[in-house]
Amino acid sequence: MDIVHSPLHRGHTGHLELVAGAFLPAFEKPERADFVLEALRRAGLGPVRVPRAHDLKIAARVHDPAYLAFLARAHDMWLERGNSGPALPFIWPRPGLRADVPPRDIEGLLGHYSFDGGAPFVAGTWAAVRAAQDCALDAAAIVAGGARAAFSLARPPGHHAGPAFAGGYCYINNAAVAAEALLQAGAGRVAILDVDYHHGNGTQAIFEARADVLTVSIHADPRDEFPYFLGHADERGTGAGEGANLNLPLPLGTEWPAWADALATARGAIAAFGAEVMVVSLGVDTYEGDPISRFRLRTEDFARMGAGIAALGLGCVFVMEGGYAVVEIGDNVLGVLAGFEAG
Ligand code: SP5
Ligand code: ZN
Repeated sequence: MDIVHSPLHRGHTGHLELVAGAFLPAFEKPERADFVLEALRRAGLGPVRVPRAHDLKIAARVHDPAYLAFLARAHDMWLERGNSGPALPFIWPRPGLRADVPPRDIEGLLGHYSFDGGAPFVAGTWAAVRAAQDCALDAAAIVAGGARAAFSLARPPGHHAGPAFAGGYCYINNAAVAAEALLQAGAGRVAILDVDYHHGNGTQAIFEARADVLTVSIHADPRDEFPYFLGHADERGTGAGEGANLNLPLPLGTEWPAWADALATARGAIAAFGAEVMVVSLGVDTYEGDPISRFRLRTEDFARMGAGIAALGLGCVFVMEGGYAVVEIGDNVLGVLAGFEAG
């Protein structure tokens, strides 16, 4: 299958992350994409294409345009204020504080437009974010054009980014952009299947009130794991989107048999919804060796995952999300994509 990839992701680097009380080099780093690309090339999975530059029209259908303008300006505003280093939020308007008056100062704006400290801005962040949405849009166009599948191999990831917030390493929700592009290209109903270890809270927030996109997420129970404050089984969509969101939280330590049962449930929901095409938020942080996660999938399980997704018989846009075991990330992603092609 075609792989869409831009080297601009490399500029999003050099920042730290707060882990267990200490600032450590961020887990979400350029080597992740390098190892995936190398594994896919070695296996000859398909041609690697550089995306064309798109505008933000589709992104503005899933994100607040003021939020996109903030993403574009955040790092410059940080420097103009006299700060240096990564722009990182440190205060958030939790209930009891006012969220209705946007701050003018960048230090306040960072908190206004984020839900955690996991999405800092460095000089190359915006170019990487733009290129990631371009990869997702080109991958969607390839599938809309009749291909069975395409893979957007980009970073930063997207599934934690909501209508007007960054967080969890995410800025623009690339999977949501791909789904919106498929709708614009003529699909009536699109399903997003999120197999990342973490709940896709941003994707859920974007589509929860919409009937045209089914969102399904298989993830660690949010009582035990990030993002903690969304992703429970009783969240089924709101208003016109009632019934078009499905969360399948699983316990810490989950291994393939229980994960496969959840995938079967997800398949049933996607088929019942009548999806014409799908987007997979492809995180491989369910891997047993992942440094920040607590599921126990093994490398050979990822090919089973790909075959299980292929069993739906739908065109599929794969969009890269998490996965932090850098040495094994390539084989794990390759497993899903090759398993899909063989399935
Ligand atoms: C796209 C994606 O996978 N984002 C995940 C963001 C998770 N950020 C919080 C990580 C908390 C890690 N705690 C790790 C303890 C390791 N000893
Ligand atoms: Zn994740």
